[in-house]
Amino acid sequence: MTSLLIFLVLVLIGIAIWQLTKIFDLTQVGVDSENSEVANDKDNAVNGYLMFAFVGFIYIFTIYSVVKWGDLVLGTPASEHGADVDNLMNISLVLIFFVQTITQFLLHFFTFKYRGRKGQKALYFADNNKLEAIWTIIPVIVLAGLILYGLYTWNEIMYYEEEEDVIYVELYAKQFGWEARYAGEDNTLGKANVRYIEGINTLGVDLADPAAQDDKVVTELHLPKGKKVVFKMRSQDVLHSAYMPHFRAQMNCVPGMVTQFAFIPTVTTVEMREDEAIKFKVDKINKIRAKKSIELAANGEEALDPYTFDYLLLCNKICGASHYNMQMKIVVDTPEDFKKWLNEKPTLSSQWKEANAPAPEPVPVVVPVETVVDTTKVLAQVIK
Ligand SMILES: [Cu+2]
Repeated sequence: MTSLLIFLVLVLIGIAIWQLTKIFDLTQVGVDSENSEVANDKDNAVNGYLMFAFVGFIYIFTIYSVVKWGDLVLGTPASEHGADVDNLMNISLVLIFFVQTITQFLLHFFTFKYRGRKGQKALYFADNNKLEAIWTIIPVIVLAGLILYGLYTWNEIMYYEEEEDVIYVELYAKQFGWEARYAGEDNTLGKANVRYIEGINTLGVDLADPAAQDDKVVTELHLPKGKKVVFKMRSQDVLHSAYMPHFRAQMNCVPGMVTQFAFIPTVTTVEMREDEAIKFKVDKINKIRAKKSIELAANGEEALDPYTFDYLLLCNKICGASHYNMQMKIVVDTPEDFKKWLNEKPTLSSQWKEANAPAPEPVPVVVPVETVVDTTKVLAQVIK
């Protein structure tokens, strides 16, 4: 309460000082016309040049950003459709860059050119059909082209035929982690529902469903190179987003429904580690880590391990406190290695049976004959 009162007093003192300065200003009328609150030529010229300075700042900062952070872009796409996404992105960026450079210059130049000057009157005209036509038709053509190209690319990415030779993988999101389920030999994912979640069945797979018998649940995602993978996404709790940046793939995971995304991985993890841009990035990260390790060692703490590249599945929806660390490693293998890896994984139903097997019968304890105490003998001895 006291602090509120002090705060109110301070505010009132502030208002009083402000009012006093206003009164002081009013008493100065006619003394110095340069002090007037109406902008004069000098004020307008200063603002005009500031406009120029600002457009210069935009240009210089753009160039600086490209030079300083340009190498942080994703680099080689690791999926078949990735090149199309990159193309669309590059075309959009170049167009935006071009239009932005020109329009920002014009905007700032005209504010400077037509800045207020004493005695200057603004020219008024209602409209100019030629100008209107130019700045309507050009954006219409450019935007329609971009939208059509985008739609075409999107359809290409999202379309797949049911009977195609594909692998079905379920991605299950929850606060804060991922799990994946492979459809097994029948290539059909068994039914699942949040109500079936129990014990090791963390995905809520319906273990009575025949299609679920060969399903395999894993915590590290492996994908075969060159084969189409259809992801079925589910969420246990809130909205998440499965984001696989190197594959240029992202799809929301929505509680209560199944969403889908499909792509063909084209670069194995081993191949990507040899990619020049990735090598450059890994070196850069390891230099930072080495520097940090020296600091840590000086404080008697454990040094950081060197970083090696791995594909990642990340969450791209702010879903809670540990959202930043909601990730799963992705390994792209050759088809043979993938098959070998998957074959070694146990099915969920076998894991379930093992975990829920009835406890073995208790073994009866057999007491050796010699140790059995003959109470009558003991009693007889005590009486003696
Ligand atoms: Cu999330």
